[in-house]
Amino acid sequence: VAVDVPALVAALDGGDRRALARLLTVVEDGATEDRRAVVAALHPRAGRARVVGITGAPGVGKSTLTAALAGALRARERRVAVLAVDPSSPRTGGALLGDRIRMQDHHDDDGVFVRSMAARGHLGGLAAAAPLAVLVLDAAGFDDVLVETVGVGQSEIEVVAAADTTVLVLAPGMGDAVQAAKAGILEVPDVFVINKADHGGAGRLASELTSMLDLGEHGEERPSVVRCVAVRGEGVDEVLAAIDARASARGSAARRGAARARAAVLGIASEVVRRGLVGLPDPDGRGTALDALAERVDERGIDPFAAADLLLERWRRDA
Ligand SMILES: Nc1nc2c(ncn2[C@@H]2O[C@H](COP(=O)(O)OP(=O)(O)OP(=O)(O)O)[C@@H](O)[C@H]2O)c(=O)[nH]1
Ligand SMILES: [Mg+2]
Repeated sequence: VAVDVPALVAALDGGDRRALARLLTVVEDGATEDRRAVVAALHPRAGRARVVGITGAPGVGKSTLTAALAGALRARERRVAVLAVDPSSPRTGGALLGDRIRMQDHHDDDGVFVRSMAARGHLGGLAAAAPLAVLVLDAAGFDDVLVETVGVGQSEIEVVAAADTTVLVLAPGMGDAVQAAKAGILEVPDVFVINKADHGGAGRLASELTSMLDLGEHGEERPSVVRCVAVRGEGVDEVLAAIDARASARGSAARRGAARARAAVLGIASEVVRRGLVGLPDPDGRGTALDALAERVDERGIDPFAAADLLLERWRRDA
């Protein structure tokens, strides 16, 4: 199917949500030429949105908090996009958000847009697709883009690390806080949220975190620690205030646009190299060079390093 990029971009300007959804699909999974055209058209319009990354272990309440934050931002008349990467179930993930937002009288609200995105299955992987999806949402004029990813997997973490403000959600009884932080989910978030503060153990988790931060394992800027009960909307305004405060504390460096751009460039470049390496034809056969080399490696005719050297050499010659 041919993609009429100028028509889609014009429709996007008119606030057409189907055009927005289509443009997201193109940058996530479209043909290279189409992705290139969409990004070229939208990049000059982007650069205004605040990107907030929300991560944490499975089940800590990221989606509930994200939906509650979307509601709080709407109350301030900000336009909000949510990008939920790899929700446990795309359908219930979306439905859950829909429910929460509806609870706050935001159904039919064209100031909220929710997009779910699988972490796997994209041609170029999450590293290339997610920053481009954020770019499209930014260009669509949303004031805030909330990116929710579960804190497992390097590419998921990279997506959140490139946000302007990062939020790590923890919950009592989900493992020791210090361990969670040290596991490298996100080394230094801007805001630690202790969600499910209605459960026992929130106080202990907060003091563990505070002592960890007292040890100075946080660089120059001390992250804030906020408790909330996302499911009841309690403490959500405080979470938002903490997010805002971090951004203003950093002043002109509040936008980590360059970090995001770096992730986007590296994601695309890696994708191009990977696709090139995978698709390189075998000069002596019908299959790919990679398959031919892999067979030789498996038969102990050549070692994997030598094979990689050959593959790269062939790719460079072709490129
Ligand atoms: N008691 C209590 N339950 C909560 C709170 N916030 C969320 N929950 C519940 O915790 C469960 C998981 O919430 P989600 O928001 O789906 O958590 P998540 O981190 O997005 O989960 P994944 O996307 O699967 O990793 C749901 O049943 C929520 O209703 C809270 O503050 N207190
Ligand atoms: Mg979720």
